Amino acid sequence: MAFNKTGLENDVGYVLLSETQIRQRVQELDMQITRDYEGKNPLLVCVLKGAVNFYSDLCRNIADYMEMDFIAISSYGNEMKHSGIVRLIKDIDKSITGRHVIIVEDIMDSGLTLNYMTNLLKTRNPASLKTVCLLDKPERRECAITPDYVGFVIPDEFVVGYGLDYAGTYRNLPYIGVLKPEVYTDAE
Ligand code: PRP
Ligand code: 7HP
Repeated sequence: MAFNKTGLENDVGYVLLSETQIRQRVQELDMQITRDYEGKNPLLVCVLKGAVNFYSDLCRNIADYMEMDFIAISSYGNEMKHSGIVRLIKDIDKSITGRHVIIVEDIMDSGLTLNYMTNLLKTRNPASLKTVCLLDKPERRECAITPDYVGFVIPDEFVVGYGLDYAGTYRNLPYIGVLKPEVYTDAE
């Protein structure tokens, strides 16, 4: 059966960030990170699954030595609200003691996921630990944490696409959009 991308896109109320806007901003972040980490061979840690598209584009354009690793975190709660409980599903494989580490996230909302991860990785004594988030929703913050590099500050809207999901779907949209309210109200 053919994949119905039109149906998928019909669920999107409006595009918040286009492919072009995302591409340009990721390139700017890459230039900044390449400059800041010159000669440091940083380890970039992708937070599965939402960050995969951002991570892939970001790593592709870093013009210096770097290494990759992956971590998976599960947060309980429904799609719209973090429960405050975070659990480690898959740890990184590499030792980070003495390494320069950058955690790569798609979005910071309550901040609880990134807070958990930075606290966890700090105990392993990296040389430095920074965070890069494509999207930041500061209005939703529930703990005192700010990403070191931010792609876009966005309003308090539930967004999907470019890796971000609603109930596991919409990650494959190439842009970041806001769903029509009926998509999630009908699903409740
Ligand atoms: C999303 C997102 C962040 C987290 C941000 O992950 O990818 O990791 O929520 O929310 P917070 O700032 O309120 O903690 P999710 O748990 O939905 O998993 P996913 O990456 O697999 O979609
Ligand atoms: C998590 C998350 N996932 C998708 N879209 C959003 O707006 C989100 N905020 N926190």
